[in-house]
Amino acid sequence: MSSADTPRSFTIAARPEPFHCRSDDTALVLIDMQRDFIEPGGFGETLGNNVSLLAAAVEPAARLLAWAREHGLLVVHTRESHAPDLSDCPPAKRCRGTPRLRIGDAGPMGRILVRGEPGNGIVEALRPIAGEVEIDKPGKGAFYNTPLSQVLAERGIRKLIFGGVTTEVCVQTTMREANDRGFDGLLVEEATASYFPAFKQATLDMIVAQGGIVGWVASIEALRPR
Ligand code: TIU
Repeated sequence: MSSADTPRSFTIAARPEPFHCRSDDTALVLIDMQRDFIEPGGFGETLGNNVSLLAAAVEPAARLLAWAREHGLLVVHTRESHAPDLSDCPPAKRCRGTPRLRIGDAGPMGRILVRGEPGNGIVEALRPIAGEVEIDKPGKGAFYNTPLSQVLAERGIRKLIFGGVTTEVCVQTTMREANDRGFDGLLVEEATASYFPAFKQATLDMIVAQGGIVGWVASIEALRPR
């Protein structure tokens, strides 16, 4: 019998306190591990960012993904993306700042942040496999305008383990949305990254401040069965 067939309990050493979960009530949610953010020529770079800072999260996220698959957790991959006609991209998002290319413009990996374009896909090391959930999200939070709430309710999921990019934008927004919806959320610190290392650290700290006002933070080394 594979471990995926028998629910396992985990007590994960975390801040501000241990995080308790089971393989059958917990999902791994990998946020926006896309070429558009992690590789040159995508949305992240057009905003003026040094995308090489995000590469550090890929290998730990792959380890986290392997752990979740080994233990039979539901795995959810999100992609920040817009419809080809940009009907789900408000001017408040598209017209912000002075990027070299705007959302929907043609870039070296296809149209920037548009669903189905090569640059909008998840990086090869984290490619979803059959049975995993893929969520296209038009906003920063993964619950906004997506079926995520319904997917998690159908599977009886109450706890979420997070990795992904960027820490202070789409990851933190989703963790706050999740907490408002009744989920306990834990962020694995090596499996997340920001274009601004100080923002990553601040986000980790603010998640666990005030007794864990947003959730929990753990090192990937703490992800061991009880
Ligand atoms: N710009 C930035 O830091 N992040 C985003 O635009 N989206 C996500 O975080 N996925």
